[in-house]
Parts: sequence; C-alpha cells; structure tokens
Amino acid sequence: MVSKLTRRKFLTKTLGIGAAALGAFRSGTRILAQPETVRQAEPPIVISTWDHGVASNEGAMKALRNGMNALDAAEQGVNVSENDPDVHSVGLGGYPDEDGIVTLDACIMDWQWRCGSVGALQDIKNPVSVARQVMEVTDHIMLVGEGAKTFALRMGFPEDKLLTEPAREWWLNWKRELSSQDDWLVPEDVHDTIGMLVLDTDGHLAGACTTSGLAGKIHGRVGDSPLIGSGLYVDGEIGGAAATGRGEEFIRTNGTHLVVENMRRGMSPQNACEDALRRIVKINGGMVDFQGAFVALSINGEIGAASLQPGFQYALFAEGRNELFDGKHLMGD
Ligand code: SD4
Repeated sequence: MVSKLTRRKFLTKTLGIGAAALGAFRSGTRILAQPETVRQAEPPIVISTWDHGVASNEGAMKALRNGMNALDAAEQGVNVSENDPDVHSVGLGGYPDEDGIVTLDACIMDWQWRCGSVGALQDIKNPVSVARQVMEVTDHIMLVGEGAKTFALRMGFPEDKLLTEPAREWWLNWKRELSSQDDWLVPEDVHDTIGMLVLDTDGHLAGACTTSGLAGKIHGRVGDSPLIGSGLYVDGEIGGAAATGRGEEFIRTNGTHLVVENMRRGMSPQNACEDALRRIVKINGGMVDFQGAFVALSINGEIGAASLQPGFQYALFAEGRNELFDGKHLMGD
C-alpha cells in the first residue's frame, strides 16, 4: 500500500517540534524578541541565519579578531556549521537527496563584486571554501557536480564521507514513509541553510551561503544558495542579503538581489527584506504555506531580518554580544 505521508508531514511527525523549539534546544541560547525599531550598530557586525549561526558568528568574529577581513570571516564563520555533523542542512551530516547522496551548494561574495560558487558538490565538506577558490584562482564564477569535485581535489581539499549515520537513518525512514504524492517542497521544520553577512571595521562587507539544500531533493537539483543574487548578494556600496527557505522562490525573484536593490532605493534593510517577501507572497497568489527568510545588512550597519512564517531565527553578533533572535514574520500568528 502506498503511504500518503508527504515529505513535510513526515518531518513534522518525526521531529514533533517546531523550528523555534528545535533552535532553542540545539543551541541552548536564549531567544530574544526582535525589537521593532530600525537597528543599527557599529562594525564589526556578523549576522547569520538560524540557531547554529551563533557558533558560526563566533567563528567569524574570531577571524576578525585575528586581523582577518570580512571575506575571511564569512568563509571561516560558515565553515563552523559545515563542519558540525549535528547541523543536518549544511556540509558534513547534511541530509541527502532522494538517492541517498549528500550534494552541497555554496557561494561567497565580497565588497568588490568578486564571487564564486559551487553547486551539487559531493564528498567535500567545505563547499564555501571551494567556492572561494573558484573566485580566487579562476576567472569563472560557478562550478557544478563532477567538475566542481575534480577542481576541489586539485586544489587540495580532502575527500570526505558526508553521509553520517543519523543522516542515513533519516533517509532510510523517509524512503520507507514516502508518499507517491510527494511534492519535493522544503519541509517546514528543516530550514538550516546558513547565510552570513560580515561588516568589518574597514567598512568592508562580505557574505557566504552554504547548504545541503532540500532534504530528499531530486538528484541534481540545485537551489538558490549557490546562485549569486538568489541565495546571496553583496553590493559593497549598499549592503548585502542572504536567504534561507524554499530556494525556488528566491531563484524566480532573484530574492537577495531584490533586497539589496530595495536598499539602494532607500529602504531600510528591514523594510527591504519584508518587501521582497511580500513579492514572493504576491506571485504565489497572496498565500504561501512554505518558509522563506532573509537577513540583510547595510554598509552603515543597519540590520534587517524577516521571514514568511513563524519560527525563523537569526544570530546577530554586534556591539560585543552574540545573540539569537526571533525574526519578524509576515504570515501566521
Ligand atoms: C535550498 N534554500 O536549497 C535552500 C534550502 C534551505 O535551509 O534554506 N534550507 O532551497
């Protein structure tokens, strides 16, 4: 008999708790309500998506304290999540695609419009660092699949087995329960892509985004996270934005580019994020049942963060404090 359990119901059922509760549980960090006012801080500032962003922010701030710039900090910051096997949407330990293969997407961008990215990369746990190498040593921007892996090996990255036992178990259970009606939508309770923006004391802004993408995705699917302007965009004269959630929506709206262009036209990062989310709602006929969120940071140190649904959290390291916040949400209660 074919089970009617869809991917999202399966995950809700398996995890049994919402993303906010999961976040609090995982990090043990106090969750703060987001202040309503436009927030601005002095650099250095690091903002990133989700609760594991707290540890990644710490990694980024450590790099800054060691005299590194915003670009180094963004890379080393998100490496922390990539290396954490308990983060199931990024790097090592990421949930696999429907064939049981972990494929990773990532990109990086600096204040001079320099950028690099990799899509559907296998067996290399730090795709953002491979993306940085694409940026630094080639005149290309994006490498995918086998070619990206060959490049990474040539650049000296070690080959790793990324499918951990818990992730394999998740996949086996998911396969067992899978419905013939499966919709390949991003499950509501598993949105852990890390997008990070760093503003250093020289006023330089950089960003990074890295993910294993949608759990159980069709093999070969690439999401928004490695696409410049979709999962991440940085304009060194204006600000930057990073996205998490249902990647297809960020691809078809060029979501992070839209946020930054909103800022260029004078919106605060907060309003820019909310406006771009409203665009996604509009093109979906005024109603959405999936999650999507942005974080944004202007070169003046203004901060923005918003999501479609409740449950989105972001980590902000500013003025000496590294804290986890609930993002403002447009839909739901
Ligand atoms: C994707 N945007 O591949 C990513 C998914 C995500 O946390 O954000 N997961 O569509």
